[in-house]
Amino acid sequence: MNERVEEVLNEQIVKEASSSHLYLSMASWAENQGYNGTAQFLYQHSDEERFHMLKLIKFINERGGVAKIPAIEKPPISFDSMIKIFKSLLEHEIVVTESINNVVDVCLQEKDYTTHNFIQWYVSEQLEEEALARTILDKLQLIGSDKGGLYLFDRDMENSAIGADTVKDQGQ
Ligand code: OFO
Repeated sequence: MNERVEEVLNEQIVKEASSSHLYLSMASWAENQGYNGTAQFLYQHSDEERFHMLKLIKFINERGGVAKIPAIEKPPISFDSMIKIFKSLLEHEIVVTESINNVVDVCLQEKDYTTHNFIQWYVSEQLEEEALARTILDKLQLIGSDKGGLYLFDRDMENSAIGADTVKDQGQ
């Protein structure tokens, strides 16, 4: 496998693992605050990021490279408010998108069209994740500190997490 491509893919493993860890910490905080629907959504999101990491590990190894399992920095334990969680989640996703774009750049520079093709899945995934984070943030900005609104928001998050689980169970 091309060395530069292997290096940026390994850097991407760190980003996916850190995302998974950060969302796990957010989920745990939300659960402790009584926002069980949001917690469920974030636990699921954390699992998805772990899957993104695994997909990279397998791809690197299958192509003759060596995937490096990284040490992960400790994420924050406390997040102050729901709005802060989703602001930080969106900022984090924007950084990840930049990093995916960098992988695309390196693939083109190194003429590694197979990896370029593989990484397109992540390009679409980032688009979806950023759009979802923005939608959630818009809702939270409308709700402000209204407790009833936050209660309904959390219930919506629970329904969307259950919906996503059902789709997964059906193998879609
Ligand atoms: Fe891995 O999709 Fe977001 O970070």
